[in-house]
Amino acid sequence: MVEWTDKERAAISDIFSKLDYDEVGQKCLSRCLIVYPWTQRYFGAFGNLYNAEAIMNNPLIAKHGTTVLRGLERALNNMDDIKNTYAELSVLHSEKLHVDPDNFKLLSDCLTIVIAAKMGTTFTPEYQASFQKFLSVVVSALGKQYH
Ligand code: ZNH
Repeated sequence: MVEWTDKERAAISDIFSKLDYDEVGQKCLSRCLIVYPWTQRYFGAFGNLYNAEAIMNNPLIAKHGTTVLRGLERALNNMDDIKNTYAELSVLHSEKLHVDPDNFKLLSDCLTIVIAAKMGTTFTPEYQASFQKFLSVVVSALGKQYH
């Protein structure tokens, strides 16, 4: 089981409490689709992804960014059982959506970059370490049902 220190819990809660889900969700998902263009293959039904500007202005991408962050909130609310919390989502991504699990890491790195840019110096190295740990547990849980 993953252990969390009080400081790690406090840092992660603080980051989420300041998070604008719509803005950060849209920014991190579109960043992922732009810098790792192969991740676009899963969003064929989302309309125009023709170039960076189209991706950043695509309302379905924006909405899905919010959905992903709401999904992350479930991990925040179940810090001591992230693996089971994501069992169903992991099956969905593997068996139905066929998302390559390497992409979870790519998206989580984009999220860290967007949050770091927004929080500036308040995103201290300690915060960053706590948040990276949180995301790596999420990525591992989402990848659990792939076999
Ligand atoms: Zn995902 C979906 C979350 C990543 C792709 N997602 C989804 C959902 C959620 C999520 C919550 C919804 C579900 C239902 O409906 O039930 N994701 C998530 C998270 C993450 C993710 C948390 C991490 C962090 N995804 C991802 C990636 C990708 C994806 C990386 C690729 C690239 N998803 C997806 C898709 C879908 C989803 C495609 C479906 C959409 C629609 O709408 O159709």
